[in-house]
Amino acid sequence: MSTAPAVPPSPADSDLVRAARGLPVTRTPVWFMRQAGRSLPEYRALRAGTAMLEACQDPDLVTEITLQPVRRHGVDAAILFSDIVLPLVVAGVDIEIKPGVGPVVADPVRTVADVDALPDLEPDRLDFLATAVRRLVAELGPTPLIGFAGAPFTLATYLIEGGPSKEHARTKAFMYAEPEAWTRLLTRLAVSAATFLRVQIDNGASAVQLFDSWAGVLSAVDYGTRVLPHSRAVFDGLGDRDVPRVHFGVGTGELLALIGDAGADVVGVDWRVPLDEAARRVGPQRSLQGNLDPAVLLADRDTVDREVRRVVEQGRAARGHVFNLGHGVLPETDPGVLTHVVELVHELSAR
Ligand code: 1CP
Repeated sequence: MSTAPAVPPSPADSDLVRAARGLPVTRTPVWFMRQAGRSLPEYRALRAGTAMLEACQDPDLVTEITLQPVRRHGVDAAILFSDIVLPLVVAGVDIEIKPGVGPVVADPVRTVADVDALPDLEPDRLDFLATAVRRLVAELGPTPLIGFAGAPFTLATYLIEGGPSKEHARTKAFMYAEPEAWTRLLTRLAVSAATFLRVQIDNGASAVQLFDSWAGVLSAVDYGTRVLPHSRAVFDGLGDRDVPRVHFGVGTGELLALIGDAGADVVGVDWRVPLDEAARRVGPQRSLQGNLDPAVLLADRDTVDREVRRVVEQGRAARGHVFNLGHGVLPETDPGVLTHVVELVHELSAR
């Protein structure tokens, strides 16, 4: 009798990838948007004295910061430490991430000429990214690495507003007033997002997430006609690379079906729509990711437990469920609560 050689567990067969494809899992996989970052004292220590966008281009720092939450919390996936504006920065756009503010653009895009003057992202400037991803994949072993990029609309909001904004009024005004320049801008942003994602996949990322964080400010008609085609172009730009594609935005309750139609295997849902209702809106052909309100983690333990239980239960209505928050970890979150949530989700969902 011969025994089969032991096959080492592979990230391609992880619960994260399996849930994303709607396959059976050993337990519900869990990770947190912004799991690396200011909620961790070890992150604050490592980042001290290095600007955010500099840190994102240093393979040693990227590797260590990405691994920190995996070690500490036992999450089922790592997400690359980077930022959605990084492809623009690498291309040569003058952007700074100001502490406590976010990305600030020195010369905002306000005219057709500004759109045409934007530099292209040259793939040969992404060696630091390839190096960081390869190192991470080697360190992570069976734990999958999620690569990511910002979707064209959300990147356009930073370029046009010049920084973070609430209403994105200038962005929408540009979209209505300059439809041709808008199409040109989003087409170019889709090309650079796809380039950025391909480098991550080709060096070993096991899944990718496209963040269209601010798409929820649009009506379904505007989203469907003026934005979705460009997000779809990002996914199409991945060709036949066979890794699950997650697509997420905040306040997208009215857009969930369209967010899926753009080419997602997994639709990310914020806390506003319960997952059983989100499953109805998205349909049975895609999985869901979400959707605990990050503010719940600031409440008492009984509330945390009750809300985690509810999300796990409502997630059973989906084809597959990746447990996450409805948006990023708030900086004031006690990291011990995050570790507890990972344990609880695993315990509640163990098959
Ligand atoms: O100095 C600091 O502490 C910088 C804070 C910080 C961090 C840690 C920023 C500035 N970006 C990041 C990392 C980051 N950005 C990650 C890391 C990986 C992880 O999740 O652990 C990710 C996935 C992002 C993506 C990102 N950046 C998004 C999409 C996700 C989301 O939150 O919706 C967006 C919108 C940004 C822009 C951005 N970068 C930083 C801030 C504070 C913001 C948001 C500003 C705003 O409100 O518009």
